[in-house]
Amino acid sequence: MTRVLSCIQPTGDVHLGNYLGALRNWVNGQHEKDVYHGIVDLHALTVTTESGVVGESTVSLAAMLFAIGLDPDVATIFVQSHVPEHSQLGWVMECTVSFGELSRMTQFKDKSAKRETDFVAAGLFTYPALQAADILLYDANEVPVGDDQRQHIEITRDIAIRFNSRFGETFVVPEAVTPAAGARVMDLQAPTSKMSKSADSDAGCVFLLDDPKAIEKKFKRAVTDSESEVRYSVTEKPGVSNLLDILAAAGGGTPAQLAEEYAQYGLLKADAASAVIAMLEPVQHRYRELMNDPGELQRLLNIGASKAQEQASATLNRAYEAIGLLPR
Ligand code: ATP
Ligand code: LTN
Repeated sequence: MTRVLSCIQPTGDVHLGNYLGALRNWVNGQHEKDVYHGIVDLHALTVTTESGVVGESTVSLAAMLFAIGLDPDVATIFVQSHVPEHSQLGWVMECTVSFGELSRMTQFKDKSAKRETDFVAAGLFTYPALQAADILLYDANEVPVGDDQRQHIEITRDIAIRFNSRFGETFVVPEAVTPAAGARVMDLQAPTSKMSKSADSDAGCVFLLDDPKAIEKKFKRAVTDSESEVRYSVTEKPGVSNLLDILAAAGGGTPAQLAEEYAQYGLLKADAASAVIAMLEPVQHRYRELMNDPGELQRLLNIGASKAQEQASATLNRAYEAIGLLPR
């Protein structure tokens, strides 16, 4: 069966863009393929300077992943730091990638430039080596990621091919796959930019844990345009089209069909809000249950850690053996 792996960092709260663009596909994919999903807390250390923060975000994200419907008996859901093989293979990867290759990563250039005079951790630079370990440890055939991550999958392939040619066939060479189209959610206040938790204000970003009142307010204030016709055209009417996309994604139907049912923006906004509220209601309910039951959450994560580690330790051993490190 095809093995799929994708991971998410525990930084900030999950929003509608993360859910409709990525996480919902994880849930749908779990019955079709053998899926592994990691909460990559070690990656978050590249920007962590305060005690307690990453752990708290990890718990919350884990509860959210189970609340949206990932089933620990079907999918392997694990926390990266619970599987020490990630760090161990990460070092091997650092020695299999060159300084020059890492220097060409656009994410490093962007992120380090943004931090300007701030502390730029060396981990921000070597991050793709750890990401390569995340992927190669699980013999993943497919890695579903957005465009921003394609370069990291490309470098992972290069690392795998180089290692295999140096030390013998060891790693599966993975492929990046682009998740189903139509799932790019735009900021409600700036509908030509993607919905993002790092926007200047939260007004255009709907978080999965927002209460119904907050969601209604964000949709009511959504930026549209000065016309009054409801029509689906992403280029000419980005705000209205985003609302139609969200309504379709949350409530069903196609954006173009839905456009014909509305004569005014107000009703469209109200219905989009209601559809999102209805979609999130059971998710929020399950999230709260899990957050109130830390023992159960821990149990679910332990199932994932055991399954993940079984696979990861076998691959790490294979890699050590291929290199010919002295066994103990
Ligand atoms: P930031 O908000 O800081 O830009 P982010 O919200 O993009 O971060 P990531 O952790 O980079 O969050 O992404 C997690 C997943 O969510 C990725 O697979 C990414 O492609 C997806 N994603 C993020 N924002 C959107 C969006 N607006 N529409 C669709 N998918 C999105
Ligand atoms: N770098 C990714 C998160 C990530 C990942 C992975 C994605 C870490 N390891 C392995 C896919 C496969 C990000 O920042 N979104």
